[in-house]
Amino acid sequence: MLKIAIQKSGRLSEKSLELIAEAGIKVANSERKLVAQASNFPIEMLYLRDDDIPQCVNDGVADVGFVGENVLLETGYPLDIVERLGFGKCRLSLAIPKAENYENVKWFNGKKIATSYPKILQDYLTKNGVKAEIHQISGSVEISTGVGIADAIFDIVSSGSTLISNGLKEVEVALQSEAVMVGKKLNAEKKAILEKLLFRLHAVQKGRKNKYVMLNAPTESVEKITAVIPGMKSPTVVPLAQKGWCSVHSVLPEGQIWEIIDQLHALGAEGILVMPIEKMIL
Ligand code: PRT
Ligand code: ZN
Repeated sequence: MLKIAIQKSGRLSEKSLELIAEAGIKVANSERKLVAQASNFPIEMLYLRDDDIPQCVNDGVADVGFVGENVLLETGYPLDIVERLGFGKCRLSLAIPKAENYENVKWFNGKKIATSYPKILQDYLTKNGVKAEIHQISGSVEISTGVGIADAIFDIVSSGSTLISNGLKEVEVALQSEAVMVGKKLNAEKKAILEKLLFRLHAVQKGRKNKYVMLNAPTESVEKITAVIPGMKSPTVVPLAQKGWCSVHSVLPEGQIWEIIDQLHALGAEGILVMPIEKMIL
């Protein structure tokens, strides 16, 4: 049995459960109590506060955990990042009142900075040779400058709208973070289950990063078209009932789809269909 800790409720919980579900794992207990066992895979889910996940994995209460890299680094436990999960993306940044003149990080010398991430902030300041006072608070960091508690803040930023609505500007990014799977050394039985889980997660994640593309093209342009779309091995080319035309199928990376479609269009492709891929095993 492999024990997996995920956030009970919060920004990471839904995406964590979604990933487990897409790996074909059915977790019977939908009420999300503290512990729930999967009915078709040897895993047990533990639902915890995100801040507690690194310690639980470190103490062996859970074998692996899904947690923000920011939380992992702040708690400082010596865990391995087994897998980057591709969701919960954010950054930890320094922000100051927008009217301030800012040239470089030396601005923070002698200043008071409010944060819930004192360890990551201290490491960043030390690395940059800045001496500032760190004021640790547990929530609503973004209002600290407005109410006069601090000169600046160090907090999680995603869209940046919270900073803007509090009259702040982001001036330094100390860390880019996303949800990661953390773990420690496992025994052979647990390791085998984890390998099986990772095999499935990779298939889901590869599927998310790629699209299945189908198009029709005049036979004479097929050679040029297949040069633009390499595919997993090489594209599938099938003749259409209409003479002189083919259907070309391939798998393309999500990030390049529009660029490639423009090229395909220019080469005479028609009826281009782009479809999501649920799972992809190479
Ligand atoms: O209850 P529990 O302790 O489990 O949860 P929590 O309240 O401590 O954490 P939660 O659910 O808010 O966040 C969990 C994790 O999600 C964080 O540790 C990050 O790894 C990740 N994450 C991704 C974020 C954000 N994006 C984010 N935007 N965590 C917090 N925010 C906050 C940010 O602090 C800001 O105040 O959202 C606000 C809005 O951000 P903007 O820039 O989009 O306006
Ligand atoms: Zn938390």
